[in-house]
Amino acid sequence: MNRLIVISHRAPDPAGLKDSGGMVVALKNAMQVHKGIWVGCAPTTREPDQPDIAQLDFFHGDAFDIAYYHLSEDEHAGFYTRYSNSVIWPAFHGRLDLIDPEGNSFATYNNVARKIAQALRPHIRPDDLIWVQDYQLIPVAGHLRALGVRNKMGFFLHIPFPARDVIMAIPHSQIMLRGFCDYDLIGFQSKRDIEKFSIALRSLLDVTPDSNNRFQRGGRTIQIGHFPISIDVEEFSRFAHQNGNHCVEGGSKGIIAVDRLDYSKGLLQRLRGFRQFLADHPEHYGQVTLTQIAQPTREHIPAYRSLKTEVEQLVSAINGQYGGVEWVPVHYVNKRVSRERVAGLLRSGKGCLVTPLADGMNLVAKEFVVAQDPADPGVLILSMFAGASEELSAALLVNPYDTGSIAAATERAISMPIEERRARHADLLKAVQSNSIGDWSRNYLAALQAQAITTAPQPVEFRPKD
Ligand code: ADQ
Repeated sequence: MNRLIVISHRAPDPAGLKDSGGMVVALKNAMQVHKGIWVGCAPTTREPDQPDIAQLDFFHGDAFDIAYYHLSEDEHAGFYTRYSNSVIWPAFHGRLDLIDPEGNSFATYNNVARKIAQALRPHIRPDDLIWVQDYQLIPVAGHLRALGVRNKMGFFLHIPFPARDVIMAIPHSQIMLRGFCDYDLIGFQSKRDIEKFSIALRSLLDVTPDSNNRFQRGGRTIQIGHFPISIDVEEFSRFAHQNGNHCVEGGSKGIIAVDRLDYSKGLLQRLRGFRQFLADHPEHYGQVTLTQIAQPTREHIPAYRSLKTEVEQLVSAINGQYGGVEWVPVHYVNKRVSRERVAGLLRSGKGCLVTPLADGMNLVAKEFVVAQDPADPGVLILSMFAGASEELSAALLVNPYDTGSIAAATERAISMPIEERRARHADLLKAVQSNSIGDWSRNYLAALQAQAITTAPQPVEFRPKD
């Protein structure tokens, strides 16, 4: 079996002490099977006496090694805060208004990728499979190719791919789009993303993928594929059973929502939808509570700080208008909660609002399905703009921008007859169980393995420029 080199911005904690996010859990399974090296960013920025990115800091493990690259504060600001999270993230989630293209952040973004490639080069063996994760690291393959690496290289985009005009509006987007073409396999979460990527290729690089989603570029055949990410179904189901006593507020008619506090997750629109539901249904006063768990995230970025304030104001306004001495309609928790506790909370929700405005997949939707008691399941209300909606079509699909749609679905969820709840849940569970987390990495790596090895060198004009 080929060794695997995974490069992702977030890497696991070598001591295994920190709770890992969904992507880390997903990749850990693949690393344990293939062995190899997992390259990721050190959790803190570099002190003057620490190695710079040119040198990787290795932690040798039983199954695989972890190699950290250390960013300086300036690199972290330009590469991560600026270009990754204040240009690519908002743009790819359709929020061009939140783009912050100031300064030379693209140059820093590209330089960090080049330095990671240079640091990694001596550790690559000819048969290694290289798998780069997500929008922070798109140019890595181009820099590895420029250093003569001919290994099979794959890329997976965890977030949605945007419409063509949005791509055109991103500073340096042509170079970025060419950066995708330095891989042998480009993986997306949904079929919708493949369509949008193909349109961008056609109109911006004059490349047309064939009916099998393959195209030629720089003397290589590049495959585009759809690999919906998932969760560890068995583990999450066990957590939910063991923690089912962590009830949501509102007892039997509790609605639950769990997100990072990110503008892409549609919290404001969801809260307005819930307010509309309360306005339309006074018969539920005192009975139906929305528990919103919102994990703080990227708090140093102004858009996230403003969102936090707006959410707090809206929660307060709803509770002030509709709440009373004995009942508060929105129970808002601005904290990270352990995975075990999230599982228990999801299990006790009679409805779950997963209403992102744009989302690559959204794992909470899958977690909610797995956490339910099949004999008395809750109802999933899911945004049509979450990648998960392609697999989870038995959910109540809503337009997250339409407060009326969210309000009506909430009412439908809490009054849905048990037969319909069971039937919908059975379909949803089947969909999640048929594609567990192991399937995601296995399918992806099998497709990467099936790609022909790169023989021709990359023409210079396709490489990301410094
Ligand atoms: P995220 O944007 O982080 O991931 P998501 O897929 O929902 O979004 O995963 C979030 C994970 O964090 C879930 O496992 C959830 O349970 C957990 N979580 C959320 N809020 C929490 C809280 N308050 N406390 C504890 N845990 C919490 C990105 C993309 C997604 C894509 C994933 C994986 O944006 O579209 O599904 O990567 O590819």
